[in-house]
Amino acid sequence: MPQNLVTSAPAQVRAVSGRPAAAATPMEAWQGLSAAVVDAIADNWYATWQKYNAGRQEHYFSAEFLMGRALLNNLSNLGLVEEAGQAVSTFGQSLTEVLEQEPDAALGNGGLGRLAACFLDSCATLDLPVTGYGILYRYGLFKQLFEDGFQTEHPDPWMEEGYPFVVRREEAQRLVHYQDMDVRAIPYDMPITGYGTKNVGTLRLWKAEPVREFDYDAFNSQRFTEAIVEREHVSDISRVLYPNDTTYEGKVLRVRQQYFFCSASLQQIVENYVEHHGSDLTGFADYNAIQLNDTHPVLAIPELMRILLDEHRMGWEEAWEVVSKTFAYTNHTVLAEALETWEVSIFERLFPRIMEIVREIDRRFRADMAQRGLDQGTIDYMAPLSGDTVRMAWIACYASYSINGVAALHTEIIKRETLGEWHAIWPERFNNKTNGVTPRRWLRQCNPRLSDLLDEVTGSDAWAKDLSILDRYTDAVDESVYDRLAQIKRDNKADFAAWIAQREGVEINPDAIFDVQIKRLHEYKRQLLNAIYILDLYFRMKEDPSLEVAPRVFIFGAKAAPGYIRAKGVIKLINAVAELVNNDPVVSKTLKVVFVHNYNVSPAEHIIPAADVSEQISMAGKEASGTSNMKFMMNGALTLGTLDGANVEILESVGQDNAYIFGATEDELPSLRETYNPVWHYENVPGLKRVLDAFTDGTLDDNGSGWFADLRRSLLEASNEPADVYYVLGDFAAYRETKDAMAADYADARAWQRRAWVNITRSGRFSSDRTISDYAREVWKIEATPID
Ligand code: 26V
Repeated sequence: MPQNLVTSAPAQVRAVSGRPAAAATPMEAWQGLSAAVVDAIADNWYATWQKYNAGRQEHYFSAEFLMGRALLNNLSNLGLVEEAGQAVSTFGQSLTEVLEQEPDAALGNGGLGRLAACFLDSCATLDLPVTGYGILYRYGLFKQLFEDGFQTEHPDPWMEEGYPFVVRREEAQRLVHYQDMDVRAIPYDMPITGYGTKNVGTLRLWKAEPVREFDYDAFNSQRFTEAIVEREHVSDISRVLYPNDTTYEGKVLRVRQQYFFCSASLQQIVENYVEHHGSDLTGFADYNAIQLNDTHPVLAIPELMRILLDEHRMGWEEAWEVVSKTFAYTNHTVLAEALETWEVSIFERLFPRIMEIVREIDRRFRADMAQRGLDQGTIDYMAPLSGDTVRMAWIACYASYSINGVAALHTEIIKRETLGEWHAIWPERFNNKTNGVTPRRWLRQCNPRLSDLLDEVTGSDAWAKDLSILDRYTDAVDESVYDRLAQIKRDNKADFAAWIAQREGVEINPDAIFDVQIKRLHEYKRQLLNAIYILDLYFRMKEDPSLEVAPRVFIFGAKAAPGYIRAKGVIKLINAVAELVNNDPVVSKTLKVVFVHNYNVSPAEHIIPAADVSEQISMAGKEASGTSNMKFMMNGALTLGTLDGANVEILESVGQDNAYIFGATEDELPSLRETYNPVWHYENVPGLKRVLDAFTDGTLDDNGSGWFADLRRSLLEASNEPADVYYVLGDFAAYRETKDAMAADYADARAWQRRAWVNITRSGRFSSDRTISDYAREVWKIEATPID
């Protein structure tokens, strides 16, 4: 039986450090305490694994899991935070410092990867039989530094010093076959604890290793060095997470990665089925559902066909019947450039048998559609194969029994446009599952002050498991709660100011409005619109020193894909604006601009509890859902946003008076675009000319890169693409008006607190527990399966 942490932690610290706990470093303390946590859950983890494998279960296939830190999350879920504090104090360390040692597991790019992590948390908390499958990348998403305001990328070898929260399962390894090599797939399992439950779920991450220690034939011949080099190629497969990029380099490796984790996971799932339910695989889908997180794991479809056809000797129809009852597909974007296609030649080279199966899927699809009377143009458009490209999204749509978008508006758009042809044939496959975020990490752990208040107001911590409870307290609240709320936000902002001074060297005023935009850098997200506002405000203040402006801190966090030059230009521009504003002796008394470098899960946990304003300003129709909008709402920030993604539903939940909505809507944009002339706005919207000219007249310095001129051109001049594709200048006037009004409203502190409270208490619908309950009931057909 597991011991109390006060005894087990020092023992583990001794084991990992080889010295008395009192002599250990904070890093060793983190290692030891983490090992003690794994020790504490080992029995329940094993029992959960056994139990889930015997019944119906869901498998979540995702190339990305953006987990962040694990130790505090686990301690908090297990109710062991205090005990852990006591344990480390017995050998003279502080829990806060120990927790800060942990590296982020940044095995994801952004929203899609973090969503997968929130989903696992909810599945564990709800005792749902769900396992995550992905890749144990040795390098997570690149580390971002700024040099002269330019982003530079650096490797993130996140588990080089050892990582106690993954356990290598040597005995569960599988062989993955490619035409040119065989690869050992070794599973590393990460325990996923739930809040206030015994069940412990699993995230299984596969690592690629060479099959044999040495190729003895080569070793004994002239080919020794070649054999060593080949060995290294195999490990390339799980070496690095790809950033969402526009460039095509390394394509082959990415396909290898995708097939690697799909094949290894499916082999295990099929073997488990045979062990528990016998070798007749016709009933496979009665016990297994597989959710495809975007198209990255779509190779699982032909791979399951291959296993059923070649290894279990099923006929095609029978196998297809199984496959088409197993897979469900989630779409996460309407951006055309993000819909994956691969060259047939890559498939031919890596796995000719898979290619053969894809061709047969294509052939049968075409026959099937012709029989339904579709015209040739439509069939060609929808077919899995087009000339020399394989279209992963079309394979997913054809094979899946469920296809979902991630917010109501997004689902309507994919039904009407992105996947319109599919919807016309199979409307019943389509459904919406609005995203959610876990209130454990994104409220309970990151904002302990607000959590205590919620405990007090509601009388218990039950809200952390059922966030919809808070809804009962929206109106029925004592006035003193608003005073408490104000104090909590003020304290969080002071903490944040200290953190930012240390991390970025910028002093900020905790009484200013904290206005935050944190998300990946992409043109459609329009960080540029925010930057233009700040620059315009700066000029307005320079022009009229008596102008009354509420003190404000503009906070950014964003990584740009390494090959996405224009996005990097926006980062450089914001840093240049920060330089200008923060160094102006007058303006800097009122305004500050901070760009938090290397934005990631852990920085988000510091930023979000301190935010007053949540910037969600994408061009309408482009942001599938957004999830930071939900995290901000839970922490009492007000949304300043367009009617895009889940913002629409946030507005529905809080009402017009409790959010700031502006800009062209998705249904207005097509007709607006017909006559849109950004130059007209440049010349006629007061202030815009001054701002855009500052990009190139020497006010802002791009160190000779020419990037600011390119940004200006992208807004004003058509080239291979139209000018201002994302309607930045078109929405500017509305954005400025709304944002100015919002800043003025902040002066009425009590009214602001009331609205913050409404946001917090109405956020129940955006808990990932709600999202996951909906998936479990409507798509996966699985039930809570508590151990004992
Ligand atoms: C991929 C690519 C690849 C090619 C270059 C440009 C580009 C841009 C974006 C992407 C991301 C595609 C998938 C994705 O991460 N979607 C995000 O998923 C979140 C969770 O559902 C959702 O909240 C975000 O709105 C959505 O952008």
